[in-house]
Amino acid sequence: QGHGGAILWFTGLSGAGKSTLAFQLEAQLFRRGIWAYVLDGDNLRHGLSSDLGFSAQDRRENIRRAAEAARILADAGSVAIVALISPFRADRRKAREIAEAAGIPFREIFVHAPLDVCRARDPKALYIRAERGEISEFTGVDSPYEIPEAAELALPTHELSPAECLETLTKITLEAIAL
Ligand code: GGZ
Repeated sequence: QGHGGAILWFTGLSGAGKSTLAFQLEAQLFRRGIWAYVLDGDNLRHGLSSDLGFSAQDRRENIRRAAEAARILADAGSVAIVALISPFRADRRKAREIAEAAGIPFREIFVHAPLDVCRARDPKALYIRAERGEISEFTGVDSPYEIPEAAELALPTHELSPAECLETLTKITLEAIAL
């Protein structure tokens, strides 16, 4: 009756909806008796990655650490839900390689909303601060986001309801852990 582990890798701009969907999916999986754990960028940066900033090099290291932590969780049989901007294709590819080398199913999920929608949501006023020059290397303002080419799923959060997103996410999770 047990289930295997998997890594669900959410990528997308700040404000696209990654964290919201990640925590809702975690709760939904728990209700089905499936172990799941969210590794969220904003949280990791307070602990595991507290020494890192937002240069391309630091993002790469942040993503590598999250991928290794997710691998450990998945090895222990959990569904690791990673929610990181992870703006560079090469870094996402590396995360996938870490999972696949360990025989762990990896699904890349592009949580997508156009930049103006993310900027309009701007829950922490980060876009405004970035545009004023108070934050540098902010993704979508003065640091690039490379659109995924290898994602298993794209969720346009400006077009789908949270419930619709969750239904698709639950389906892809059950398929990944072969339940
Ligand atoms: C991007 C930044 C930046 C800069 C602070 N660029 O939406 P949030 O606020 O709550 O979550 C974002 C988080 C991004 O960290 P990640 O670890 O996901 O990024 S990466 O995968 O690229 O390593 C954002 C906040 O940190 N934040 N400054 N300059 N996001």
